[in-house]
Amino acid sequence: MLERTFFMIKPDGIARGLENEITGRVERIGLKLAASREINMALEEAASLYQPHVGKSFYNGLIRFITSGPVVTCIVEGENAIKRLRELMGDTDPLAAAKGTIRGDLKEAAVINEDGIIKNLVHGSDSPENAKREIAIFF
Ligand code: IDP
Ligand code: MG
Repeated sequence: MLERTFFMIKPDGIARGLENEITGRVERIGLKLAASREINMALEEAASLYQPHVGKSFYNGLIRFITSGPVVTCIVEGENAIKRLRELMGDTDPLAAAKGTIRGDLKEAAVINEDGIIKNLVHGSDSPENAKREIAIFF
């Protein structure tokens, strides 16, 4: 099924200059960047994106992290884009992420920031419902 999903390079990826490395990997598996924009995420946008995580121990730190520097927001399009992009990203914990994945291959030596947040370079929607919801926040 042809799908659109929300993809984002997080502040740690931008700070390390990995934009082209990361978008190149997305394109190499045959997915298309239908839109791409660098922004400084507003607090309201961050709260909306991470609404499903409200109440979790890492929520406040996650909001601080995602608003700590520029991010690149994207719409990614292609056959089964949601699942294929999540597979390309790898496990949430970069130390558990497989070789060949963005999180596994490009992780830093220290994957936890000063707030206890896992720095894992990228975000991708986890379901068709969230893809629709997340795209609408930023595009
Ligand atoms: P995902 O990005 O792989 O979909 P989610 O569970 O949706 O993972 O969590 C959103 C983000 O919050 C993660 O990418 C990571 O940056 C951070 N995070 C998730 N779980 C933890 C945790 O247990 N401790 C610290 N940070 C976490
Ligand atoms: Mg998620």
